[in-house]
Amino acid sequence: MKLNVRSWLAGVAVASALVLTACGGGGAQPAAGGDSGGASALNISTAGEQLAFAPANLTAKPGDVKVTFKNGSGAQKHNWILVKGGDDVAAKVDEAGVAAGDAKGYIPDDANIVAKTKLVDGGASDSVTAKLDAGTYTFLCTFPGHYAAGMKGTLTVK
Ligand SMILES: [Cu+2]
Repeated sequence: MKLNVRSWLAGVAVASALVLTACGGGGAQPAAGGDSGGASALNISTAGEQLAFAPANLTAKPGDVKVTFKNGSGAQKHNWILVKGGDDVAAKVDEAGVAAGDAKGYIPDDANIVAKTKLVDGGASDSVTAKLDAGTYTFLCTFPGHYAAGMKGTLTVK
């Protein structure tokens, strides 16, 4: 009788240990599997407080591309807008973005935009996933004055 109670208690202890182990393993999964789902993942930030992206050049393979933009500035807001084409297209989108105003996060309704984050607060992040064909894309921040200051870069998909 006494022996039976002991083995029952031992069984409970083993079961609890298994549950705890399973929970610990499960908690580690999201960080390890963050790039799952088939989309290639790109990370971009700002060059600290500078009006510049870091890195300024990105490459990806055609297909679904997930871009996570982390605003590395303390307080300055930025967005990450991807357009198909070069500076000629980016300049037009920038102009339309400034005209769209703060209420729209300086993001215009523009057919040249293929991906965009929201206007991101300093220290915050936003992600966007887009299906991209091979080609050369330009990304920019449309917050007034930032594109002109050089807040832009190139994404090459090949
Ligand atoms: Cu900006």
